Amino acid sequence: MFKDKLEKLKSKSIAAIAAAGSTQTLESLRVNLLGRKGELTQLLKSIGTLATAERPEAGKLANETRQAIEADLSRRQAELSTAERAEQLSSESLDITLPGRKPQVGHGHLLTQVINDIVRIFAGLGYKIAEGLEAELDWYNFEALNMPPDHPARSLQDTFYLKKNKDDVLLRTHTSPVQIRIMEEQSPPLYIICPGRVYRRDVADPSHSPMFHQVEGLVVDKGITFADLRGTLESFVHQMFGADRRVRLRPHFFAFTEPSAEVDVSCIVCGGNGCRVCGGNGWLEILGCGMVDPNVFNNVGYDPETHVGFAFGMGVERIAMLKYGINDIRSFFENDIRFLEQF
Ligand code: 2NM
Repeated sequence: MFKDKLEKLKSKSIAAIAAAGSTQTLESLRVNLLGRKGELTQLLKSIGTLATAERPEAGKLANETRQAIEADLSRRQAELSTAERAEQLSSESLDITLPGRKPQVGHGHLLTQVINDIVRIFAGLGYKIAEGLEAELDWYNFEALNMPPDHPARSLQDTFYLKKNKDDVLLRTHTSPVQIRIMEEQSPPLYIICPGRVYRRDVADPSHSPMFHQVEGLVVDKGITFADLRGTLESFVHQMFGADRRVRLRPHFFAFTEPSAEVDVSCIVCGGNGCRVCGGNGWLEILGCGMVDPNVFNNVGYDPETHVGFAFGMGVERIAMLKYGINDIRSFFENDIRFLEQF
């Protein structure tokens, strides 16, 4: 009777072990057979209820069965874990022959590139780079530049006032205040180029932005003439737009220079024949310039009798738009990667 049960359990176990498809099922099978409440364990416990004479024989058989099952379990365990390891290795392997993923490499914003191009050209002419403050005092942005309160030129450069009642702190409308501060601190000769962000109270449209970038230059030395100004600007234009461009100066007014001029370059698209970009007249306006007004020198403590100088200023966005054929200034600031990545 006991022997029958043992035989049955043994063949049932051997079959179940053979059928187990994973080490996980095998483990629960082991617990169900050999665990504290397992079927074989229960059968072993029942030996105590047998007649005394039958016990040694039953005990011997039960141990043999137990050993046989244990041996079978560990053989199957080895078999299954080898297979599982092989499966894992083949499914998780890396195919090192696949092409790699290209890392996205960024680059400087187009305006940064153009500012660097401009600054590099003037560095090549011996200019030093100067930077200053974006929040300025009324004195440095307007008054020292020959624009007293109520001067009509101020209305062209309305700006954002940060502390109207306390020291008149405002956002600078040009980088000229950098040059005023440098002149206050240093003596001539002076050859400086001033790149930076500027602000004006303008509504954004294809050619206006309340924030844009300027590069302004200033030269103060002895014996500087209007011809030096023209030659400097021609050198700049040839390096920036090409050696075959022509330069034209038209009389203009700026409060801080006298005489003053606006500077045109022969159209970089049609070369001067007239096209849509230049409005048919063959010229594109690219910057403003002039000989520094004696009043400005007086304001910074320079003697206008011994020193002369010229200054010029350009909008970086305008230069970049002309050079790269961009028709809306807002494109620079929308941060659409499809626009930015082209340059
Ligand atoms: C321009 C045009 C003409 C200019 C003048 C000065 C300073 F500080 F020396 F007086 N800085 N920049 C100047 C002159 C700027 O931009 C269109």
